Amino acid sequence: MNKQPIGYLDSGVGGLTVVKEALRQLPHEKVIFIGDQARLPYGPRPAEQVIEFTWELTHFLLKKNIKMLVIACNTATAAALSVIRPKLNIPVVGVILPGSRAAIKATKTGNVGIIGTNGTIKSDAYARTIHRKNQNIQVTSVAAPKLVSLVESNEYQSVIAKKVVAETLAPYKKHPVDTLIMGCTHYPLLRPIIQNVMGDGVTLIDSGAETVSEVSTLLDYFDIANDDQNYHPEHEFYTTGSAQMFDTIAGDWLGMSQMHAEKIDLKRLIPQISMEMEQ
Ligand code: I24
Ligand code: DGL
Repeated sequence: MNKQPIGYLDSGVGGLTVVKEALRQLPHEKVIFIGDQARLPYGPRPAEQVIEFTWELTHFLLKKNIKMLVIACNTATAAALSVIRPKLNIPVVGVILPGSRAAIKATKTGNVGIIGTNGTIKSDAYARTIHRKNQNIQVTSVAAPKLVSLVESNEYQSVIAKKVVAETLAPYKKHPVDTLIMGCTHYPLLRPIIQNVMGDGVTLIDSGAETVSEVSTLLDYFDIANDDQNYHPEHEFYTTGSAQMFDTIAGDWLGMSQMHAEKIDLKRLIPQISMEMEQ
């Protein structure tokens, strides 16, 4: 019975789509989440910078004695997973391999689509991951940064949303797919609209939900799961931005009225800056 927490990091609040799955699938595993609200979005940032920021969030979580690290952000996974994983002595899980695996399993035509931020699509991480497993699959990647803005401007249920989603996904009319990976934390909120635009014949893959299934498998593989059914963990949430805004969004999304995130000063996150301040 290992009661150490599992650490989840994200560029902001989108990673809470992964956390929601974690709370549903693994209710007896303690969650520690940190979102880098102050520096979001990661999507348009150069990979080098995303790696640097992801390291900072990782160090914060390591100090919390986590037993596993989940990079709950597609852009951060694309840029930083391969750099961070070999340096840690705990299992590190990203969101890209689980989503890719589910797509390989689901496709019948061998035509798979992937949508994500500019950073994720530019890295080609999904296509490379899929082709490492199966070279016969045709991958059509489309950058969909506007869908992130739709969610963040609270317009994901609006009439505009339908129009923007249809425009963004237009390339799939020319290159039909039977499976589409939602390769960004925000897209599950647009799921009904994406499904409507793509048609009922297309299977949508939620990378975050697949990732939590993988976390569950790995907990058992490494024999570090907590199966004590009487353990009702008190999850911890941290943000580099406004705790009040985090509480509003996270409380609503996770259905937790008593959400009290703690604001982490970037100075605490970045050792170099605090050293300069002390001098
Ligand atoms: N959803 C996300 N990010 C936001 C948002 C949102 N604002 C409204 N909603 N803002 O991500 C990010 C930028 N902000 C953060 C706060 O500080 C200033 C900058 C998706 C979250 C998915 C769990 C829409 C919204 C909401 C409540 C629940 C869900 C949701 F208001 F999508
Ligand atoms: N969390 C990011 C992702 O999944 C989306 C938001 C951002 O660009 O920071 O790619």
